[in-house]
Amino acid sequence: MASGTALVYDEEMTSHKLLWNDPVCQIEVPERLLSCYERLQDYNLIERCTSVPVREGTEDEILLVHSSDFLDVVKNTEKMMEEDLQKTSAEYDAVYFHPTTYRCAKLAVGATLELVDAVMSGRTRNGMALVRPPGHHSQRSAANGFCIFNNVAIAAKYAQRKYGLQRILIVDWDVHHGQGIQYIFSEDPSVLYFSWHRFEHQQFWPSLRESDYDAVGQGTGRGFNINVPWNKTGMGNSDYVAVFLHVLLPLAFEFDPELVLVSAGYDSGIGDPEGQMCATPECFAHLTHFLMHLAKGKLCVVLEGGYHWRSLSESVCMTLKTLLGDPSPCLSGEKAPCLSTLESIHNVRAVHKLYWKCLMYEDITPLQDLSTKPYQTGKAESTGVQPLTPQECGTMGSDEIIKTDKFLELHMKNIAFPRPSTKTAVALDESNALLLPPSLQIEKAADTKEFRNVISDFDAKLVEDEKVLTSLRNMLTILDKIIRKELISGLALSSAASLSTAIAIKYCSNLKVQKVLCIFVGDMDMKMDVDDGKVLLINVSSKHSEQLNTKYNIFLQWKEDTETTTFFSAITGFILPVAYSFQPDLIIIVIGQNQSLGKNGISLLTSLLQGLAHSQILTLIQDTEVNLLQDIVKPLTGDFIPYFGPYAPALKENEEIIKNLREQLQQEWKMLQCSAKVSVAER
Ligand code: X5A
Ligand code: ZN
Repeated sequence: MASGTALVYDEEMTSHKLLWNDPVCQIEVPERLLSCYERLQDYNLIERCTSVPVREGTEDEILLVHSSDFLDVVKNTEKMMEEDLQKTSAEYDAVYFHPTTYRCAKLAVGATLELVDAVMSGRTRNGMALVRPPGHHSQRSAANGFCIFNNVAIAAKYAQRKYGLQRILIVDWDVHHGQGIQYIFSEDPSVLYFSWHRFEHQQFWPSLRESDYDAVGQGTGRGFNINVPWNKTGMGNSDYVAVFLHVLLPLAFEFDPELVLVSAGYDSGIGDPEGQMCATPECFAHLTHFLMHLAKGKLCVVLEGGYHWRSLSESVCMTLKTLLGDPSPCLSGEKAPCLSTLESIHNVRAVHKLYWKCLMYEDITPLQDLSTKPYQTGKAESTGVQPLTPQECGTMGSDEIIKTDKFLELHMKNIAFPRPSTKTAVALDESNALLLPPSLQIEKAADTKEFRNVISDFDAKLVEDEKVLTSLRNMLTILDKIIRKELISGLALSSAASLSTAIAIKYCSNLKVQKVLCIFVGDMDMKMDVDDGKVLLINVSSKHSEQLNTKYNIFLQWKEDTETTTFFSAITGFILPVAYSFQPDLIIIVIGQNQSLGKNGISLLTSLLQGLAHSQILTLIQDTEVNLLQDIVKPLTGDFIPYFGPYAPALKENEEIIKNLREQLQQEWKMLQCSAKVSVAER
């Protein structure tokens, strides 16, 4: 499997700039790129990446998306004087040309294509291109919204041609609607386009009817366009994660792309004058981490917007660190999506249930009927929401910019997490260690007073059985190092998984670990004491149980009956929402007797949970399941992205179980909410 992260950048793309006064365009400045590159240097990220040189995109490549007439228009600006440049710019909405614009736009295309080549050839696993001018508003024959050529759309066509790809996912997390990409692929089922965007019931630029959630694509492309409108500003981390968990990820896993392209605009980040949203930089680490689980990790991130330099550059660093495999900082802020977000999620799921199997059992209809709402250009009739004036929106008060600067300076210090020199370790006897990848550290079981105390406190007789004692010491050695942050994650075998789990939980509480998430897969033959709110236990078992669920003790009955895993619907629809609501400091995954998930389900679970608790995960395996050892250790080390084969829909009874659990627990764990039908009183 390919490894490494490409970084494509060239300072030449800073030569494109605005030569006259224009309040709309004045935010798209060279400093955007320069500040990103500087911040990457500060964090020593440049030297960890594979540097890929840029090149110009060729005419043929540009013509994959654009008309030759339009190409000629752009070409001609190269020789123009200021007056003609202004005239040509005025032909388009929110666009400026500079004598170097054509050259830079070609470099932006070429940089994006070089990134695609690096990833598709296997030279690197993933990567990022820092480019200007941006691309996602640009259309076949029109520049638009600071965009000249549609870098990402061209990249998708290029990847289809050159590598014969049949399914490409484009994720557009820029705060504006990439209507250019939507138009280019609206009838194409081979490209799934997802965009969220500030919309405010069509009051926000570009104020298009077709940016609403009911634009699902046309003809054979129906179902392959996903729009999530933000009808309020101020959306934060939980809103973004909720949309990923309840809309994008289920559909994307079902689509099963061969390549993921991100139109990565950071104007959806905190402090941005255009977006007016609140997502903090680490949110982009989480979004990136989610997407790394698709397409065997083949992920190309391409810069679009982002106008608050500090916010932009910190978010870019978070994205790149995640691509490089660093643990994500914990998400800050309230752990619940807002009502307006729930409305949007509800509506998108309702219009897409016709096209996607993962939504077919959902009993939802859109909250309003848009089918007769006319398509028109320009502004819709007023809904009473006042659009921001250019003064309020295009140019944020310098006070406010500085406020966010100060906030971010402190915030980034607060969320910084030390990188232990060893990532993952195991403690087991030699015969099993032989099976493991050599990158793994092998720990010798320690024998400390604390270990002895926790074991004999639990049951004095335990110290008499040599075999049990050794396996407990192995486990505690690893757990102790994780808690002391000498290790990120680790794995231990156990001759009695339930007992080991109980002792691990006890040890965590002795060492004052605040919150532990324990996911026990298989039969638990012991009752765990989890009622103090410090431990959240989810038991996944194929057996039926009469157990009554409580907030901290949850039973999830799940049976896989095929080779292909369907468990990801339980992961995105239940386990991750609960985990993101709980925000654990440490995670214990136990593979017990009669576990029913198989190696794919467990790998995916392990890998996705690494977005939480700074990736601090202890995996415990019952020794009868030792055949799974290799497959379970791989996702822990992060060198490996699990792939779980083509999509298979979950069984109806499994989907019903998730739906019931969601209903039971969504008041307690609010990230489970995905419908606006939860009454206001209940919230
Ligand atoms: C790429 C991008 C925004 C254009 C805003 C015009 N464009 N009001 O963020
Ligand atoms: Zn934007």
